[in-house]
Amino acid sequence: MKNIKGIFIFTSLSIFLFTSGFTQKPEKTFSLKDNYTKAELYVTMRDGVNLFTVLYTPKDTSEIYPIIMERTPYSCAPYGEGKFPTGLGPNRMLDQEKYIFIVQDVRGRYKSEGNFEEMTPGVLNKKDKKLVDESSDTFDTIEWLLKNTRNNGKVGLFGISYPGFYASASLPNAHPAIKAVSPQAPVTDEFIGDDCYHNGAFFLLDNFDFYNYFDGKKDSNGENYTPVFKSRTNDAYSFFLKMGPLRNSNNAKFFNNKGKIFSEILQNDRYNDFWKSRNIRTHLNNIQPAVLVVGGWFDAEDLFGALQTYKTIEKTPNNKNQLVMGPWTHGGWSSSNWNNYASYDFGINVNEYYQKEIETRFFNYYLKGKGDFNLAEVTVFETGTNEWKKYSVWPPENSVATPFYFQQEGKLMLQPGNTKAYSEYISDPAKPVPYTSIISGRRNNEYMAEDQRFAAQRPDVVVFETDTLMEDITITGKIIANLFVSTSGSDADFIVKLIDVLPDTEKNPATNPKNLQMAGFQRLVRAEVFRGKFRNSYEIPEAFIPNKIEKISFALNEAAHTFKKGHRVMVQVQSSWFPLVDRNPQKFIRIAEATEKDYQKASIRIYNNSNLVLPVIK
Ligand code: PG9
Repeated sequence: MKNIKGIFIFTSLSIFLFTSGFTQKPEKTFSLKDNYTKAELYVTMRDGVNLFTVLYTPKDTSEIYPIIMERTPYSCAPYGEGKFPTGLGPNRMLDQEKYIFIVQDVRGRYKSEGNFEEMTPGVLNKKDKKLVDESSDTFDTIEWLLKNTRNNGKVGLFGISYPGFYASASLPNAHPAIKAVSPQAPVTDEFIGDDCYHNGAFFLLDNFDFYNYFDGKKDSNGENYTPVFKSRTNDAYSFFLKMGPLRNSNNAKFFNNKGKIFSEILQNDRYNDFWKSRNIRTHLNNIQPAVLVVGGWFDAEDLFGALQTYKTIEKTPNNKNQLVMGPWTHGGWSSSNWNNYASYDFGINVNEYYQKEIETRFFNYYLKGKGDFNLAEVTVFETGTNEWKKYSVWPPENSVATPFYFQQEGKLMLQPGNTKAYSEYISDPAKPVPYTSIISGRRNNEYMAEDQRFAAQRPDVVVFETDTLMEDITITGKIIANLFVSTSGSDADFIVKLIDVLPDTEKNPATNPKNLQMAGFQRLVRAEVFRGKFRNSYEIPEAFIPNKIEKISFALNEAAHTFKKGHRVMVQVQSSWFPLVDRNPQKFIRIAEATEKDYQKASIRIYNNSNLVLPVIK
């Protein structure tokens, strides 16, 4: 992973390289070069476009092997037939199992011909035989591979994040040779919950980073991209505050109107056909291959995508669809070790179990008929107890939607409060609430479990908290916020954070390089933002009438977490989360057009009967 301190580097690529198999250290005893033959070639699609494809074929010809393919916008590097990456498949065990591993540059990226489109819209009805999408490109590649390699006729696909989207895209009208697909943190719906927007709120930090890379200029040999602009900072908060209104992202110093995808994302600021056509969930019907969806509870990019992909495929009768959710960041499951994250110490290498007992078995069983695959329908790592749990349905049947009500004096209770009372704060776009306490140019990947005391201390964050728990509370499933709010402005964001407050007696870890202060630690469990103007529709935004009470309901994704006896459950509400999310001007306006003077302070009220509905296991 390139890690240039203080420079906005292209995390989509570097995160991919870091999290995919390609940077894992191979077993010293196993040499890919000694065991595989590499070939680079072009495969022609039905419309005549040639896609650059790399084949790694086992040298041992004593058996006939299945194919495992990854399609990627992040390159098939290293290019050159004598050059090998440090890993081939989704984990290093699978490399040693011997498969024909295929990597392909998707349409328009790196050495492939054609045009790249963000999340290529799927074509539902390909009456015109030359109409293409990612499903047809996968189909055509498989046709070619089946005819031109010595294989057993079975194909598997995998991919993390953007490549996870391409794995999902292999499923609609799947080629009959596809037997096993693992979409891992698959990008799924970029307006509602993945990457670009969450509930209509623009993910500023990531969009800058991702599209500076994706919109970059391809070098003549197709092996590298030059980013749209060079931008250096150690402090993203002040960098983006100085940038000013979102419209300045197209100033000469930044995208300068040269970011094609960035501009599309900026301008499509509601759930219109641009986003609907990119929502692959609408194509995930009648799915026949076995599917293993994998996601991370601390994935800052595509947590939504993993959960929603599983849920959508479940609608196919008699599906072979299974879900694994672990305590991972984006793609964390692909590194060789995962013993801790932020202030969590899992006490085991979570990845050893996942890679050996789940991922390797999945492909071996469906592609080679080797061993068995008795994995539960849903396998989730429960944080708090730090244990793997297995369920036959998701969410589990014994999880009961339980509202925790916001009450006076910052209390969080199981009974509703006085409906007339409220908590109030001034939200000032000139001083937005930071999403992290860490000063960094890049996204702090630990923010999803960070101590929230830095936020609780601010006057523009309201806090509600239970008494000390007399027994454990386990939540497993969907979390819903129901807010009754008003604002003196005509638009507002609402960020709701669910927090596990550790007791004042909690000890610091024996080795404490991060200097964590665990007594009273406010550990973030789940958080989400909602852009208020979409409260009635993502398609047609609506202004708030100043000071009129409105209801806003939204999901905070899902979680599997135990609040231990002696802990407390806390909820925080705030109206900015900067620069993870851009600032809401708090005036009803197309934000990409707002000028400095449109950004205004607002007085926000959170009424007492608001609540957070938690899936409590009974
Ligand atoms: N989640 C990533 C992404 C999605 C869309 C654009 C750019 C990046 C990824 O890591 O692939």
